[in-house]
Amino acid sequence: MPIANGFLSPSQFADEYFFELQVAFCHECGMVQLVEQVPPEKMFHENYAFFSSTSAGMAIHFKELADLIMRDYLKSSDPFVVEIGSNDGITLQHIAGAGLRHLGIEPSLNVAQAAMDKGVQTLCNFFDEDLSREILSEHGQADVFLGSNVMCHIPDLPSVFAGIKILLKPNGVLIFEDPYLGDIVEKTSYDQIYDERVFYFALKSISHLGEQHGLEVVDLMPQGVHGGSMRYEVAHKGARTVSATVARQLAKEETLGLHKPDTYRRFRHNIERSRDDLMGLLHDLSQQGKRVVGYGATSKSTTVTNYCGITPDLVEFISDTTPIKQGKFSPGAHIPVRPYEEFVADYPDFALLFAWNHAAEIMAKEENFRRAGGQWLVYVPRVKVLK
Ligand code: DWN
Repeated sequence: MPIANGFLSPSQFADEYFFELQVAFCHECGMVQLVEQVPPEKMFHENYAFFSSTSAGMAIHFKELADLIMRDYLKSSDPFVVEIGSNDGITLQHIAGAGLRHLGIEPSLNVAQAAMDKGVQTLCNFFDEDLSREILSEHGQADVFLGSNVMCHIPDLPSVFAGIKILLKPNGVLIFEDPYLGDIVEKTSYDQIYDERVFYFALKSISHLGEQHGLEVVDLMPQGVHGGSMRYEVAHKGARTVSATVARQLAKEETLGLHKPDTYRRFRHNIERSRDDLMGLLHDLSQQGKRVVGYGATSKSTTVTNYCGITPDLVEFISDTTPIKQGKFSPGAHIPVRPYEEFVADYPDFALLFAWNHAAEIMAKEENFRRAGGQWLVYVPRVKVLK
C-alpha cells in the first residue's frame, strides 16, 4: 500500500513509497494493529492533505464537543485545555474564542498554520512524554486533554499515555475518540485501515493500555461520525466514578466476539466478497460504457482502490473540495483528483462514494445529481447502487 494521503504528481510516480499493510490481533489485550508501521514523518508534514474542517457535519460535531467541554468539564478558576492532533483547529477554535487557556499540538505545519490563523495557540510537534514535561513547566497541568482521530495514529502510545498521566490534573479528564473496531468489523469497512492508523481500538484494548499508566476508562459514548466512532473518557485511577456503561460495553464486545480470532477470519472473508462485488459492478458498468467518478479523495479510498485494483479506466477521476489534493493523482492507483466543480459541470452516470462516512451531508447537497439521473455506488456495509 502507498501512503493514504500521499497525493502526488506524475514526476513523483517512480519514487512512490509503498509498505506492507498487514493487521495483527493480540489475544491477550485485544489490540488490533498494523505490523509494519510507516515512519510518522512520511505521513504528517508541511503538506498534509487532510483538513478536518472540510466537512460541515464534522464542524458541527466538534463545536458540540467544545460546548460540552466548556459546559461540564472546566470548573476550575483558570482552566487549561490541551489537544493533540488539533489539525486546523476545528475544536479548539471554540475554546480559544471563549478566551480560555488552550494549547494545540499538531505535527503537520500546514494544518497547524490554518489553526493559528484562527487564533488557536498551536505547537507544531509530535506529542510524547518529553514534550508533556515541557508543557507542564510552561503552562501547568490540564483540566481536559483532547484527542480526536489521533490516538490511533500514534505508534508510541505508551509514551503518549505516560505524558497524559503527567499533564492531567488530579481530577482532569482525557477525552478522545477514534473509529471503533466493532463498527469496522460489523460494517466490513476495511477501508478504515491504512498507514496513518496504527491501532483499531476497542474498550478492552484501551482499558488495558490505561491500566498500565494508572489511568482508567470512566465512561464511553458511541459517536455516529466517521463510520462509527467511540468517545472514551479517561481519568486517573480512582479519581472519578466509573459509569455502568463500561461494564456493559465490555460484555457487548465479548458477545460481538471482538477478541476471538474467528471474528477476524470472517472479517477477511467479508472483505474479499466486498472487493469481488465492487470490481464486478465496476467492470459491468465499464462494459456498458457508463461514466463512474469517485466522490471524496479520502484516505480510505487509497485502501479501496489499491486493494481492489481500481484503475483510471474504471473510475475516471475523484472529485474533492480540498485544494491541496486537486490536480494531483491518488496514491498508488494514480486516479486523477479533480475539483468538485468538474463533477458538477458534467455529472457522471455513477458516483462511487468514497466519503461514505459523510453520506447524509453529501446526499443532501447532491439532489441535482440524483435529479439528473445520477446514481450512487456504495460499498459499506455492502456493495449496492442507490437509485
Ligand atoms: O483519521 C482520519 C480521519 C478522521 O480523517 C485521518 N487519518 C484522515 C481523515 O480520513 P479521510 O481522508 O478518510 O477523511 P474524510 O473526512 O472521510 O475525508 C473526506 C474527503 O472528502 C476530504 O478530502 C474532503 C472531501 N469531501 C468532498 O469533496 N465533498 C468531503 C465532503 C463532506 C464533501 O462534501
